[in-house]
Formats: sequence, structure tokens, C-alpha cells
Amino acid sequence: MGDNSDAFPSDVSETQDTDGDGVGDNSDAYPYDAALWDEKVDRTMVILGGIVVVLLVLVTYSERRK
Ligand SMILES: [Ca+2]
Ligand SMILES: [Ca+2]
Repeated sequence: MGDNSDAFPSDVSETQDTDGDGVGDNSDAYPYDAALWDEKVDRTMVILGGIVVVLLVLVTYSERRK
């Protein structure tokens, strides 16, 4: 680089952060929206998956106590 346009001098895979959310454009699913950087579907699935796991653990735990 050398023109100081690299927002990630220590990261060879990233050179720009257009929306300034700290996630480089290449790994930013929404390079023009600072409020979003992950795929929304992925995050929802992770949260839903976590809730399902917690419910399963609670059900298993309460069944064992009977
Ligand atoms: Ca970004
Ligand atoms: Ca973004």
C-alpha cells in the first residue's frame, strides 16, 4: 500500500472498511451498513439453535429428577 488507504495494515486479506464498523469489506456481509456485519440468517440460526439446546438440556434435567 503506502498511500495510507489500507484500513487494515496488519491484515493482508482486508484493505477497506467502507462503513467503518471494524469489519473489513471482504469479510463484511454488509459492507455499506455499519449496523450489520454477519449474515442475518446465520445469527438467527445460531440463536435458535442455542435456545433449542438449552430447552433440551432443561427437559432432560427435569425428566431425570422425577
Ligand atoms: Ca465494514
Ligand atoms: Ca458492515
